[in-house]
Amino acid sequence: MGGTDRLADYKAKRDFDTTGEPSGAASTLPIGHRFVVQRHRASHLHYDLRLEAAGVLLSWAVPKGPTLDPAVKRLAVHVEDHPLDYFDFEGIIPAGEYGGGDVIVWDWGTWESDGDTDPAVAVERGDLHFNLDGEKLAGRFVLVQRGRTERDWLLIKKDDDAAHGGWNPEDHPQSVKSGRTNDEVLAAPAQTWSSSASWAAPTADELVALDDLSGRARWQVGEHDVPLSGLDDVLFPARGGQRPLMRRDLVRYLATMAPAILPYLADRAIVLHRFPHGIDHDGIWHRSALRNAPDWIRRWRHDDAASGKAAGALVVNSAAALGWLAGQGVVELHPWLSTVDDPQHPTWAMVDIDPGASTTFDDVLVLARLHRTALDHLGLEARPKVTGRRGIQIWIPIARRHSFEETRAWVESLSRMVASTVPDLVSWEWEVDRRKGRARLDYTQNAINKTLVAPFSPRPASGAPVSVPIEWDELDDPEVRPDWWNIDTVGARLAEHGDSLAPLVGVAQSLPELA
Ligand SMILES: [Mn+2]
Repeated sequence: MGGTDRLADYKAKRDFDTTGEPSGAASTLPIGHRFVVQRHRASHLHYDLRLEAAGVLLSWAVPKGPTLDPAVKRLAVHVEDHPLDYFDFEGIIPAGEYGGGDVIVWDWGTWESDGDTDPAVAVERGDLHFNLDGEKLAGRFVLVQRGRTERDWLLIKKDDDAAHGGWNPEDHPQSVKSGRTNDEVLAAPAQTWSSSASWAAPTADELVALDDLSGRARWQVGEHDVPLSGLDDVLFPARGGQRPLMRRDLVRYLATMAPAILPYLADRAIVLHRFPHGIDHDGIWHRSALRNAPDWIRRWRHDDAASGKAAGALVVNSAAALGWLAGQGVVELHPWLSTVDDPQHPTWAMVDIDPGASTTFDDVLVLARLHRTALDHLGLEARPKVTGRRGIQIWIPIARRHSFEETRAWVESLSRMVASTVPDLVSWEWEVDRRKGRARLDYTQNAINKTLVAPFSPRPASGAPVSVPIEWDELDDPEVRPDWWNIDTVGARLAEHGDSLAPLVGVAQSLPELA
């Protein structure tokens, strides 16, 4: 995946866009010794104290919150260890999920166990003495198992220089990550958490098990049982010297690529392009869920009077779900540009450079470079993505405050400015035969019912080419072709170069006025 330094930069930028008060402090905390306190309004308000140890977050839920007052003992309910990716989570846990409600990063910093005790041993013993160095909490604390039940502990501030009589956490309601309160995060969440989401790829053992399957079979991936059949059917005929690719190749590819693909699919309705009999036969578009989809794949019902449709779409949040879709012959994944919790506000604006019959790839590159110059000039982060067919798209991450009407109009203005410098290359005609073979800059894709192919989605062409985000300077690489990578080769590309688009996921940019 992309460089972590860049990610930190972009996170800082996102916070700035949302709050005007960037912190970015989490990125400077030494991994391994971090602590976080999240203020979590679920069915009951509580503060989650989490201490990083041995690759997990040791966690206690403190109903009244931690305090610097040494005279106060606070109940702290010991809960299950949490994954590290919870560390700086701030946003919404959807209603219906465990812990549904809103969460802010109330405090963070570093911690150490007193006297170098192994935290695991101390927790086992029910008596953990430690120091905190946070933005609100500091000094020595003790967590001690109270004994009524195993889960009930007490959190006590020791009397030291950081102690402060009468100190109340509710008097300090702002996030140290964004400067925002729970109410403000609830009004404009930057992230949505799904506790059922596991973006992990299948394990090596699970992939061996897939190789051994034949006929009608069930493949165990994580906690899910994936029904599969016809694994040796050819879906993609051979291209060049390559072997033909079978259904099992597609299952393996999509499941294995879960960590790279899911950032673009999670919490979005997806439109599926399915080729159950292989890509030499007509494909079928599915805007709504496949009827036989397992119960553990989330459905989302969009009741939009304007579209006249109220269909349940699939929302894909796991490697198992990707594997199941591949098993159904789903070749292309087209996510919505908005997420299901706020469908009217896209998180991406898109430029779609759609080549005409006489457009060369060099022409496409010229148009992409001109957009790059324009976006650079506007101070906007964006990345190009080769489509796996003939074109290039440009993905621009945006704050969830623009309507589709706004993004569509904005992209149209941008593309018309660009096209005015190369009028011979671009047509604005709707009908293909009136474009005289010229390219179209398709701003109309910025609509609630339109989608563009996901990064790392295969395309229905021989050899199974894949749509891949690239760096801007790769537009100058004479080797680059829009269908350069396929499902056999993109893994090596990802391992070597990372995903140039990944650091832009969730970056909340405002679209500036175009003069
Ligand atoms: Mn909680």
